[in-house]
Amino acid sequence: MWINELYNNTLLGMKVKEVLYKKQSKYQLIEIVDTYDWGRVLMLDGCMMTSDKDEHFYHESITHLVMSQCNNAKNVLVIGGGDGGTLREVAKYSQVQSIDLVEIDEDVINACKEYIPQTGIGYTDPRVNVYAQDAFEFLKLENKQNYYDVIICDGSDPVGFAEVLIQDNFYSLCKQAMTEQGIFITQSGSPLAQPEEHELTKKNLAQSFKHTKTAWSLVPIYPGSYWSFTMASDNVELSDTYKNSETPANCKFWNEKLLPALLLN
Ligand code: SPD
Repeated sequence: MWINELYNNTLLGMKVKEVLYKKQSKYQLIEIVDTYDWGRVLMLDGCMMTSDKDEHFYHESITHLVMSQCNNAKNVLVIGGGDGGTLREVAKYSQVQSIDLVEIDEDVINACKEYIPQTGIGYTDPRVNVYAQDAFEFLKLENKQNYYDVIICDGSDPVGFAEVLIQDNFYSLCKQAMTEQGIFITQSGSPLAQPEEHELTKKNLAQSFKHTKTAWSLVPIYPGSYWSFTMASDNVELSDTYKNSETPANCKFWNEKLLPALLLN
């Protein structure tokens, strides 16, 4: 048996050892399989989300790029990120006091905790608070206004119910929930395989925030393999200067010297 992601006219397939979990949730088809070459793989609606073998490129990049621009991030919000990999990376900073995760699909959370321990371990940090709800509603909560030093949008591709994650009203709500020195980061697709989504994400962010900066990284199981992340802030100039007093331990890909090499424009 194989699992495949068909993206436009390109097919990526992996031979499956065992199907561990399969459920049509209220929002999407969730599949977790064990594969011969990539370890455990999470797919949502036929789209590859993480594999044990390459998830560190994605999770270390989305987290440490934005954390490199802060000098003291106390409160961090992860939007999406139900597999737990981003939580695991944020938890590497002792300066962080609370890590909120708002993920719309509770089934993704529970399945990843049970079947993908490599990323699901992120949920075990005592600073993590999980909110299985819609991010739009969560961001409007009174006690979350002007609160987050960092918001990490670890969502799916901006199609279907995730399309709203690149729209102006979503960015406005994120801005309201951020402190004055707050910084936002989102995955911004593949410049190679998804040039329209990539450019649109950057354009919308540039309309909503004063400063933006895109970085590249790699995620071999995603369309194009060449991936991107875009940071945005109103009051922090985003640059190749490493501003954080802490450097994260036990990274497989990220190190401080990568920062200037990954930043694009
Ligand atoms: N084409 C897949 C894009 C998925 C981005 N999010 C992945 C979630 C990993 N935590």
